[in-house]
Amino acid sequence: MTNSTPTPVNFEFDAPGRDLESLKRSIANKLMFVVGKDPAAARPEDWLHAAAYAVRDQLVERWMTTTRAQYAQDAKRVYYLSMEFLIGRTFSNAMLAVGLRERVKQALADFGVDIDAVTELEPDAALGNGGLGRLAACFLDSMATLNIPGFGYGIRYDYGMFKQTIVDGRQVEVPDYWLTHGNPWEFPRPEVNYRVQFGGHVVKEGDAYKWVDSHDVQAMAYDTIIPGYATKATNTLRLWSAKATQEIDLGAFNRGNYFAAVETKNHSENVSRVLYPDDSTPSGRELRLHQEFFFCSASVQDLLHRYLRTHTGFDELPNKVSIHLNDTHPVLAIPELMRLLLDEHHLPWADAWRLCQGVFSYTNHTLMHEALETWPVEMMGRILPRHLQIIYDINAQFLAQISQRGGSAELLRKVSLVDEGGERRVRMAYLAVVTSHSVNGVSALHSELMKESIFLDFANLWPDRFNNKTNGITPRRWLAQANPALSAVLDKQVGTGWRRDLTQLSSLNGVLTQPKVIEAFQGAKLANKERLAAWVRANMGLTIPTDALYDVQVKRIHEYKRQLLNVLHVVTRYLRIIHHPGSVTVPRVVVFAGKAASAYHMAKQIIHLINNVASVVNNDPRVGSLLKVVFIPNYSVSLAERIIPAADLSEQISTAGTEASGTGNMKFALNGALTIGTLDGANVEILENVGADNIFIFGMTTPQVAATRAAGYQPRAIAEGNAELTAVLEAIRDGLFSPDEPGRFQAIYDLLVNWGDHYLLLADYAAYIAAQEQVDAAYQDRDAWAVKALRNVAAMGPFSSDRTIGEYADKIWRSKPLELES
Ligand code: 26V
Repeated sequence: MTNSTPTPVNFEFDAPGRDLESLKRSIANKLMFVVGKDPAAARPEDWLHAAAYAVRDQLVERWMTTTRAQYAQDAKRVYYLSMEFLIGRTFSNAMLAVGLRERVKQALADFGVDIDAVTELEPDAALGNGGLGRLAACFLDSMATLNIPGFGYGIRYDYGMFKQTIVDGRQVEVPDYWLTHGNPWEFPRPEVNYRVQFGGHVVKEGDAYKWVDSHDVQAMAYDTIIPGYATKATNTLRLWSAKATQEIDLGAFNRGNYFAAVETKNHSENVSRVLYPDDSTPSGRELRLHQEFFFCSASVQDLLHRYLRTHTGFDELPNKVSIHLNDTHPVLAIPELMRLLLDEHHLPWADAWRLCQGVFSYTNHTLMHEALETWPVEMMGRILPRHLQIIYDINAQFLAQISQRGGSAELLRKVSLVDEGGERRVRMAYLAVVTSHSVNGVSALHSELMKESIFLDFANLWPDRFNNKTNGITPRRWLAQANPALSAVLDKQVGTGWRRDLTQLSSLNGVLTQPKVIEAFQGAKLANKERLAAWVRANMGLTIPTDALYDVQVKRIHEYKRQLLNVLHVVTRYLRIIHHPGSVTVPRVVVFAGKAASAYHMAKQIIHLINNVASVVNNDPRVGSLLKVVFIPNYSVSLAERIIPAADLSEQISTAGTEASGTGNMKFALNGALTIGTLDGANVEILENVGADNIFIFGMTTPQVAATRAAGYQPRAIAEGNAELTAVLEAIRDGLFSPDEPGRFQAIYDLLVNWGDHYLLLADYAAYIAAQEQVDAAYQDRDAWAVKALRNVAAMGPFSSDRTIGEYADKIWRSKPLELES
């Protein structure tokens, strides 16, 4: 890469104007000169792109100002390494950040274009599976808003999260080629590219190691501007795309074998082809390892290159660079940084190791055994021979240190970075813990459990290394953008400052019992229900009432999240309505949405059951509008923005001890829904903040879950002791919801009753039904309900990702906000 030249003296450019006429002129120019369309021929997509380029222009100058300030202040930079960034759409977010939404709307309207219609055309950037990826996107937003010099590094997948369609009640996956119409938000940087090596072997030359005969892939950068809200600060999300090092095989080409000539190219470029959508199966694991190393290597090379532009030697590295590992997926950055320091920059081992410990920090996002990554030694040795050596060396030094401190052979076996029981495997989480100066969990409960379970031995060795950083969500996207109706109410009652300081919502507490505030809140909620109902009618052909309680569970489909428990309640309610008319008085719309990993059979069965229950319930004339069940296909960030603001009740019902934090729980509460939930993840902290009167907590605690399992869970006895539960289970088993195939859900029955499912659904059933009855009772008094909902909104200050990022910056990264003139 070349060094940049100084800005030429006469370099002048047109700072894009913010007034209506300038915006119109800019959009017209973009349509003509960038999109290349005659307005007479422009399709809505073309207008979207023209407007996006015009809005993007508003960010570019800030971007350059921020970058210059980073260099001028020699600021410490934070690099957030994540396999996933679930960004969603950018257009609305960018307009909001620069404060131009209303004016762009007017500008487009003057051209006869409806802003809402074109906004809906933007594809989601769905470069993530779920909570972990969305958290990364919220963190980017908060880092920029807090002026933290933060960079996201990840992979520019050609195909993001698959699109979910529902065919005959079943999930069918369709590829998500989100780049079909181009991506106006990214800047391709073909000049920023790095060689990433795979395979080959290691030779020793004197004291030095060389990695030779590798087959190489180029990583090419694509940059996206991340705007801060109401600040000049902007950050960069740099995503890597794989390019073949050699475009074509000239030999094969000259022999006339044109397909063979491009075969290697295709093979190399597969590395960034598709987001790995599965956290439950071993398939595709080798490609996954390639992906992980690919983006780690490119990112570490890039950040070292940036550091070395303005520093000599590496002494300052830990003062100028933080590398944060979002779960274990980027942990190969550790041996890669070691390799570069040792083999390319010839540092002594001890120095390189000290630098690594200074720069790396790690967040754990799950205690689920199957999600804890380990790599077979055989596979790693074949694909990353030098890294395996380095990991062995780290392990040898670590184990020697433990042994010196009197560690037993048993302890050494337990904490070793290599699992020797059966096929030898490298434990990536342990490598992260041994290296990082900070290891955090994502809610108070999860951080404690982490120390008692998966990292027990390490927490005993290094108690100070472990800490909690409870997750948060960005109020810009999850309130200002998603819920304009409620935002307007809040602006009137508490002012507009909550967008940058969410704790300001607490002043709602002083006014929320006033009838006009209650009424305004109810008006906003109704408008949001109407918006959702209109979408459901237009896209699914289903009519749902808007005067019902909206009971919503939207998240990945997983047994531990217990969508099935929700279904048991729905069926209970249905049977009560048809067998005991008059016993159910509160009308409900129960909304589900979420994707199942493509190879996760039980999760797909659950989707099938929900859809089958919906068909029967929705078409039963005895039910009328007392109960409607909706499975909204293809859950995504943009659908979440539409669904969550319409909810009255937020279902957060995982088995205690399994949901690390949850962030949906925070989004719902911020949008004025009450939670029905277990004492799991961040629900515990939501309870502490909103107070027990404003949340419906039920079910076993984490210790009770452990005790139930230890005592030998007896689901059959529970079922037999509860006639209503028995009827519900038998209805599912005997085909009430699958008359065309009565045995379809036998396996679900067996799971719950005969096999004793790991998540103990039946053990929490009675408590859940009782809590749902309390919900009904509370909803009868609509005004009292609104007050409870408003108390939730008022209490959400601590759940802003600005609070979370402030804590990471102070306590883990020790990074300071950039100073920028306002
Ligand atoms: C693991 C794997 C394994 C290989 C295939 C792809 C894949 C994708 C994701 C994962 C780990 C998922 C961990 C995760 O998403 N955890 C969630 O993190 C949220 C943010 O901290 C948290 O709120 C959720 O409770 C937690 O489940």
